[in-house]
Amino acid sequence: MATIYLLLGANLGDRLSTIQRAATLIGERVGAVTKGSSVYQTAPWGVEEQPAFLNQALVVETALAPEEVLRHLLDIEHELGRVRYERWGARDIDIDMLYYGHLVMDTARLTLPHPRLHERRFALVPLAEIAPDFVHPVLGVENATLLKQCPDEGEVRLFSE
Ligand code: PH2
Ligand code: MG
Ligand code: MG
Repeated sequence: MATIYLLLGANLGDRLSTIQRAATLIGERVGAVTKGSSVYQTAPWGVEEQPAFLNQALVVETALAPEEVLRHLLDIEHELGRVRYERWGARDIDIDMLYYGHLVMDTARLTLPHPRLHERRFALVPLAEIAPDFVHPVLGVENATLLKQCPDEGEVRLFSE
């Protein structure tokens, strides 16, 4: 079994209901969702001319290998209506694997930990809420410290608990 940390994001359609449906499908297919952060409304990062996102982090206990988790996440994105338009652009749903335990890997399909996690307040705020003491296996510091050190000033505010 492995403990994985996921980040859900949506900025098109009924954002909250899509995030909730994604969490339900993850629980059915990937493994038990043992923690969910509050839902945050976050300023778009990367491409700024797009609607605000909702983001939520989840902790999931899985028996699946990283590639299998990824396949399920992509299937769920597809089922919930995701169409890929442009990098960092608007989407109905995005499900990113931030950590797979302390595993470090880098293949064409999957890089763990997520390579831009530490640069993004929209990921670090929800993550530090549910796993402040988890240590990033490459950077060697806790999520709470990554958040304190993060220079990103993008707005992240509580949307629902
Ligand atoms: N995801 C991106 C690009 N920009 N900005 C916010 N606020 N939240 C996201 O989830 C997000 C983003 C690429 O996946
Ligand atoms: Mg993403
Ligand atoms: Mg993604």
